[in-house]
Amino acid sequence: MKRLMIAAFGLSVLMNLQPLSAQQSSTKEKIALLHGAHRVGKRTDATMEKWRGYGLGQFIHWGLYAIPGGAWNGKQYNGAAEWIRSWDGIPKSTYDSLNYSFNPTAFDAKAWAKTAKQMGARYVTFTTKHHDGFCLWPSKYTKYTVKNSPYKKDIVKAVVDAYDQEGIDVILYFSVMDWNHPDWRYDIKTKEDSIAFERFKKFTRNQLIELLTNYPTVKGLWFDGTWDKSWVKQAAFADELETEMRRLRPGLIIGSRFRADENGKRHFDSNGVLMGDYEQGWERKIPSKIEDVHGNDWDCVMTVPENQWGYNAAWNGHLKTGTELIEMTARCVSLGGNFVLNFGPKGDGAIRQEEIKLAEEIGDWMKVNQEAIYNCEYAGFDKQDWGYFTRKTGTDKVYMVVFNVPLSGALRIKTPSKTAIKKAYMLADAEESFVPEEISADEYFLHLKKSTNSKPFVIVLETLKATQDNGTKYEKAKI
Ligand code: FHN
Repeated sequence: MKRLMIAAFGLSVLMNLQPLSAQQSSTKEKIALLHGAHRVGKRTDATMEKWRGYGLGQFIHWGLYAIPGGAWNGKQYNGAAEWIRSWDGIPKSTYDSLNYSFNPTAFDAKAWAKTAKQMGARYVTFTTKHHDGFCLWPSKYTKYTVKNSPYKKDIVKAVVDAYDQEGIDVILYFSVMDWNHPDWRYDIKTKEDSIAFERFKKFTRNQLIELLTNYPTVKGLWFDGTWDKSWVKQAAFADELETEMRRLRPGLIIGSRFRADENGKRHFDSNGVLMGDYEQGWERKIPSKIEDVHGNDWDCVMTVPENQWGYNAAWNGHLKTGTELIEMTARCVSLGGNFVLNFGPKGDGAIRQEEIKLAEEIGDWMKVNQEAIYNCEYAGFDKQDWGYFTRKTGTDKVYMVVFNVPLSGALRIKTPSKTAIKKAYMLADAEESFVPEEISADEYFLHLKKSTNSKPFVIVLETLKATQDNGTKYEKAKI
């Protein structure tokens, strides 16, 4: 079987027609791997095509940590609120007992899904279990679940049903690291560790199969807490488990955080090939240029403050504005990725007002401009200072998402060679059109009529293939 996989890998290297990543195309001899990437290049099936076209998503971090909300006995902790159990001075057993107070009376999955829909999110990633180990579904494999809280009901089911209802795809977040489980280890140093971790692996497998069985409509799993040595050493086990999960749910989407290869390489295997269906390393950062993503699928997950995922009552530091988040969305899509904005509902289950407001602001913009975000890809045009180009996937329709209008009111466009601009008009009002001024070879200005837009706006370029470029008209500088 493994030999087959190596052969299939070799064959896919030879046959793959997608642009290969910088690492992949290197002439370095390939290392034979038993537990490396299963594929070179992007997945081309319909589920993944849909994922690629989402554009905008929502992340939800919710669990017991939302109850203290970043403070313990009146003391505010600076780190990420969902990590509070691990901070010095927090008694672990007192934290673990928070399940006895988990009774989120304002929890309304339908209201969450409506907020996401209104924002324009096309998928949600929801924390079934974060590092503290508390399960928001009634897992058969541990007592540390919502079933043994005053709330009792299955929260994962409520979320999956509500988002399904709104037509928003669901991805389940799952932390492999589990602070509550007696068999979890950071590393395996002794025989006892090894015995305990074997039990933990079975537990993890059981929980994942349980999630996929209980919630068959989910589109993927979003793994976290996979960086510790104990898990990194489980290349064979994790590889088999991934295969088992994919067999159970064909089309399942799994990012690059799940497993390491036999040399301990994460995200990219020892040959530099992405492990998983998309790159999951873009957390709170966005690539600057197309080369940074090496031809892979990717998404960026982003917090509103610098680094708070779970509810923190005292957000501080810079809080991203609606316009900044819209710009991040456009930037991600312009580089072929999705943008996923995190929400951290309060302990009672309500979404905080600041997040509702941001969702409204983003949603208002998306209502007018979503065409430039959904089912779009990297446009192949040179980046310009006024904003971002996106392209309706596989078409000649290009969008200019404009954030910074130059004082001159002239927006520069450099087209790829042999590309003519057939039409240019405002997305919000096709009547407002532009006649591009050709200023040089494959270079144009679009002159804005008014420069008083207070919000980012979108201009549509309908392009067509020209038989020759216009370079011959212009004399090159003799330098
Ligand atoms: O430690 C977690 C963190 O709390 C949060 O869940 C983020 C989301 O991407 N993931 C981990 C850090 O990478």
